[in-house]
Amino acid sequence: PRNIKLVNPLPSEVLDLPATNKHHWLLHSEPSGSQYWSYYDNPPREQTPYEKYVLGLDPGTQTYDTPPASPDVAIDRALTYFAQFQQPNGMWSCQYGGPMFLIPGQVIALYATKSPIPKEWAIEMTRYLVNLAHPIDGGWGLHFTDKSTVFGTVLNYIALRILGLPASHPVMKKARHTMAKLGGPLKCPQWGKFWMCVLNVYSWDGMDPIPPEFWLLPYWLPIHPGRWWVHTRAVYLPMSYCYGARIAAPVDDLITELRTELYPDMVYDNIDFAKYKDALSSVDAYYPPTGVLKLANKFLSFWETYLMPKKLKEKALKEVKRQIDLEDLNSDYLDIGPVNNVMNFLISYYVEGPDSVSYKRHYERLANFNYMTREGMMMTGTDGVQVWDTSFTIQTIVGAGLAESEKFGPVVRNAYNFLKNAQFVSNAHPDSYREGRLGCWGFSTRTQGYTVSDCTAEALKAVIMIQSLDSFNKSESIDETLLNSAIDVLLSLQNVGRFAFGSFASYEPIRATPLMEYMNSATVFGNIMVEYPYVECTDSVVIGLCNFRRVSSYRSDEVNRAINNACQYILSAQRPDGSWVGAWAVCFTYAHMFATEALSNIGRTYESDDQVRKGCDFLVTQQMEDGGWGENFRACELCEYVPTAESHCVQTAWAMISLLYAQYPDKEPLEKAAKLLMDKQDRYGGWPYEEVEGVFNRTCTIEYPNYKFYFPVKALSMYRKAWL
Ligand code: LAN
Repeated sequence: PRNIKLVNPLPSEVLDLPATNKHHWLLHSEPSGSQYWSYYDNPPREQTPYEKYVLGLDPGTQTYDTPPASPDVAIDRALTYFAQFQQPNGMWSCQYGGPMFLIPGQVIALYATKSPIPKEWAIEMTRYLVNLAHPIDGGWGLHFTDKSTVFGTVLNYIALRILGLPASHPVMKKARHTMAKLGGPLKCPQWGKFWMCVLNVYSWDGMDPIPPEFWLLPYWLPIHPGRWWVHTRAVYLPMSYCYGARIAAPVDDLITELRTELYPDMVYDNIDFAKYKDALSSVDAYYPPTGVLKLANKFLSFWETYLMPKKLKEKALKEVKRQIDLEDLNSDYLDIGPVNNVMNFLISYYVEGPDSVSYKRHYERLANFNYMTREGMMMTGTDGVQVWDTSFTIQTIVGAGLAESEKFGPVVRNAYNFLKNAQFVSNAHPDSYREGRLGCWGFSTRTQGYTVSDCTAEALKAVIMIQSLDSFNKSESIDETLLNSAIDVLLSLQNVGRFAFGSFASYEPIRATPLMEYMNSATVFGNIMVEYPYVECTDSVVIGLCNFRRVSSYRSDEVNRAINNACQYILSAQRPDGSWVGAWAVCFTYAHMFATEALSNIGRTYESDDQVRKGCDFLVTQQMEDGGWGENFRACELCEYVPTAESHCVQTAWAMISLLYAQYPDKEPLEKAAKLLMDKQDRYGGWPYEEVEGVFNRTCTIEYPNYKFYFPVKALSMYRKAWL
């Protein structure tokens, strides 16, 4: 397996590529949670332990020579270490990497808008991409543990050229070879072709239609983009603008060179791009285009060429731009994520120009996605994991009974303040196809502003845990109406349709049929067109609501009904072998952890409930020789349990937490697992990076580096409470 984190020395060091001085990078975090790294010739302060840690330097914190003698000691060491990583604003920061299609988007957008690329970014992004190239064939994949694909290789090749690596560099030669072997840029999936069109190294004539006119359809039609999954909607919105307006950078020397490097056997001007509309390499085809999509594309191409009135197109572009502006305004130009962030930036330049407020604010916002690490500068999958990580950390410390201790009390209070600052205090603009957000939380920051069902629920649980502490000063409570508003939104997010009754999706209730998946044209992801019922999200909402009803009787009948219906869904989602499949991390152990916690909240445990028992039995049969659990990410693609050769701390912790919530009656498997976690604790009090923890859209891995701090602590503290 590829495990970039353990490569030493890094390929960029072997190749002697330029690097910046790691000691000169500082991380800034604002009260809302927004964060960015800056490089200083003369740093104005010392680096914090976290900055040093994430840059691969010695954090300078205490070390221990012997393994912990008890769970108590392990917990204290881990929390002492992790507490020093807390940011001044109360949150934890996170190197949230994995997707390998983000940097190229930003770099191409910067180039196409003639915007300056800070020199330190260029040096460090180059290092990152070189360090993450496939060790054997020198290509790149969809994500950092993937095989090489056309999508990854073409885009990252282009990015490196823009960043300044010459075509004659050995890294580039090797990449070109792999690119050609995989089928070359003509076989790139849609999202790659899109960026090539913007850079003018592929023609819009070779693109299947991405019609902006979709936005003019009546909303009652199931294909209206307002009904798609938020991320898909947010990405296809600016994509359709660029397609409709045929935005393409003016040809210059670099573009001319790229045109020959990308198509070594062809003359660029002679390529009949229209012939390559649906050319696709098989390595990129997780979800190949369906017959329905192909037919729709034929029809749309015909319509566009012969039938569409020009006026209609203008009207559509106007509406699309209006929606883009609303997205920018709802999030102060941050946008939902790193993909549409750079697309909206590009459009601000082409439509409003480099002197506009929109362009300038967008340019500043790019930094919120760029993250410095040991391997170089990467882009994060969101603008961070602030709310999510902070919620679980609070839950862990309070759950361990340490929230009122002298050592961790202040940490928890500061974290609570962060959650207060990250709670949404306004709704999004009513025209922007958004759900309510007042009182809710997102995954990252208040600025980003997208309610996520489970993020709201987990933050709610954390807040309630703190507000229920004896020592809590009631005058600091969150305003009751604001918390109630979060409940209103949560209740409104529950799915009512027959297909997923009682469940919760990620950001919104399901707004259109899963048949829409036939129109998925990205090919590299599965399940992206609409919202789906997610068992983890449903579990978290049950957990959040159960915590809420212990302290409040607000809308109690509806809350009870929502909990019951959600639990029915959770039980119905269990497979005959007792397992639950996860969607947002790897994979079964993750889903089990949330499911058993949810069910334990309504009194269903190993002794009292057949289904919980079956679930535990399934997990226990997966326990490995050494007492741990280990699942490979392939499990997410295949929806089958795929064990790894060695166990991993994070999954071991998840499985332990499941068994402990279920009150599993036998101590032995838990004792073995606890011992393993204690043995694996490192000399600083943390746990090693072993394998990528997270996933999205079935195919793309993404890391959650903080999972390996708080989940082992949570597992050990629950174990201690139950058995010692
Ligand atoms: C995330 C990260 C968090 C995740 C959980 C909260 C864990 C989950 O329970 C609900 C879904 C959510 C919020 C989620 C959705 C998809 C995201 C935003 C991501 C996996 C992080 C990155 C990903 C985003 C789509 C990446 C950009 C790529 C595109 C295909 C647009």
